[in-house]
Amino acid sequence: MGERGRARALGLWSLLVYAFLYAPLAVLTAFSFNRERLTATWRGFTLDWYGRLLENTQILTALRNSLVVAVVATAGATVIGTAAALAFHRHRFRQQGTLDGLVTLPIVIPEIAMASSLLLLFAALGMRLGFTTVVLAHLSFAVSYAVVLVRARLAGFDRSLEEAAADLGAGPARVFFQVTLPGIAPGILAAALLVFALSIDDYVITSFVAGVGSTTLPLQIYSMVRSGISPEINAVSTLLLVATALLLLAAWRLEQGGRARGAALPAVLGLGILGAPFVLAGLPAPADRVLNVYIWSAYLPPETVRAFEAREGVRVNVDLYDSNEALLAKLQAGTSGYDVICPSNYAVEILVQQGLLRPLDHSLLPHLSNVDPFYLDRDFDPGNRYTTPYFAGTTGIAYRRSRVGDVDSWDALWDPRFAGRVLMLDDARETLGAALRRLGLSVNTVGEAPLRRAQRLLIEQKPLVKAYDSASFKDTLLAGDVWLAQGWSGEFARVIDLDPDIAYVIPKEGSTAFLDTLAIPASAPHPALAHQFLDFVMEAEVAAEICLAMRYTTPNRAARAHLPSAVLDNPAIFPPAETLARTELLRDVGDATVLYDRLWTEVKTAR
Ligand code: SPD
Repeated sequence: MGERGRARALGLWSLLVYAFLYAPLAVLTAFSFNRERLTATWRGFTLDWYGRLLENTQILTALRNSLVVAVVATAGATVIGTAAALAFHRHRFRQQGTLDGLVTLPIVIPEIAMASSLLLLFAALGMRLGFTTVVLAHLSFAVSYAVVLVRARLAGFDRSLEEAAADLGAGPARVFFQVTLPGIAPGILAAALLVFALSIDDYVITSFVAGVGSTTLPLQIYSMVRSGISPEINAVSTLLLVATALLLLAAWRLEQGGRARGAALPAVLGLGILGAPFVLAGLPAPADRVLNVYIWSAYLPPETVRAFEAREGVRVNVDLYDSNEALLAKLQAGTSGYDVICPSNYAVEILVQQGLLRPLDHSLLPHLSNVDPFYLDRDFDPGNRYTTPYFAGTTGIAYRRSRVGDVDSWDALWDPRFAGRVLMLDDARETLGAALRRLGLSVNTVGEAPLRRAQRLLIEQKPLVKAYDSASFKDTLLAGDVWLAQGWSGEFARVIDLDPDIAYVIPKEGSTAFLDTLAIPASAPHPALAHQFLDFVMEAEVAAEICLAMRYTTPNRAARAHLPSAVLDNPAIFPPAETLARTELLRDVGDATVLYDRLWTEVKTAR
């Protein structure tokens, strides 16, 4: 190949590399301008989704929280980082190498390790998760970046200027403010911009240490994604992407020794994009009374939240989770700040044993009488002392008929013909439960030997599995990325409505059923308002609206009069007795819980 050919091939190769790196971002940006809401098909240009952001108080509140955290973390990290950089530059400490390594270590420590260690530390100190813990966490990773950037600038700084100023009679403070600081200012500014961009962008660490009311923009985006990708998410992600790219560009220009003017434009644009929504829409009004709800994703329609807010004149913060274990971990870590939670029946048993639930005041729950007695006074909560029934449902398999034919057994999820087209829930009890039923055993088995056999089945299945996912299993199936998915009935009932090729079955070997409840944590800051919420969602019309939107089984008998026959006759939502007879409620397995978790972790980490 000649010189020219080689140059062309290299050019093409670089193009491919850049396309690989940036194609997803280009698609995201393009679809933020797509007129169509539901599909990834281009239907024409619109700015509507950007306009909608200005009406979305949850996004605006999250953006405001992100900015507050980023400003405080940036100020703190820049001051601390600059002071540390000056100290390292001017003095030789004993063990200098070790100290250098230690100060930069947080840059390379895996984020997840940093996140869990911070959470542990805050729990040990008895600190309530919220703004303070988020800011402290951001400071803990940001200081290292500031030290590195300011030190780089100091390395090129000519100290003879300081000596000259001192010789001319300037005191140490004057030398610092009039000579040193202007000299290293580009480095400090670069550090500030980088820290600001990292803070605005951080998800992993923030998700561990945020509490109620401190949801930042990345957490909000992720929580919205769990109810399906929408064009609003594409729009807000695009803004975040452009803003951080501009801030990083400004930081890079300063760091390269460029003049401040070259960095000013991207910095101002980046900050402007983040601040513009507040100029256009104003700051979200602070509410006097706030209710903090922690609930399963795809369980509480935004309209219900808005109706409660309007009726009571309060603001409701909603945070989402996708496993009982996530809920238990949050409550067991200490004062969670949540007022209302949604544990499944077996998690209720654990929470009651640990004294983490507040006894309910039934005189504040007049609409409890709307609930079907079948769902009341169950053995996991006799007399409904702690919980009200919210939703029931089943775990089963949804599948694409055109791809896999008819399915009636868990065997289909182990069929090598469907390699790479199978999705399983990311849930220890559910996956081991499916394997146990396939072996003809109870989903509440506690013996180590049978559990190990179930684990072997899951490991054997692993090469066929495209994803373990409890958050967006319905979207992955709907998009056609998998053909068979283990998942929960209500979300599958929703996709069946959108795509008649999809069907849902409770396998003939049997499966799990669940009864999810609403409860008030013992540490809830607003128990009276929490009771009002519990009662509100048991009103017949409200319960019907929730069932219609989310498609899980409502235990509310009075609500049924408000539901269309298409819902009442849908076997995925209200299964016939003979189907239900094949299901088993998950129970608290006591000490075997740890074994379930260990076996499931081993499955996920097995090669
Ligand atoms: N996305 C909501 C799913 C609700 C599932 N609830 C209970 C599961 C019990 N394993």
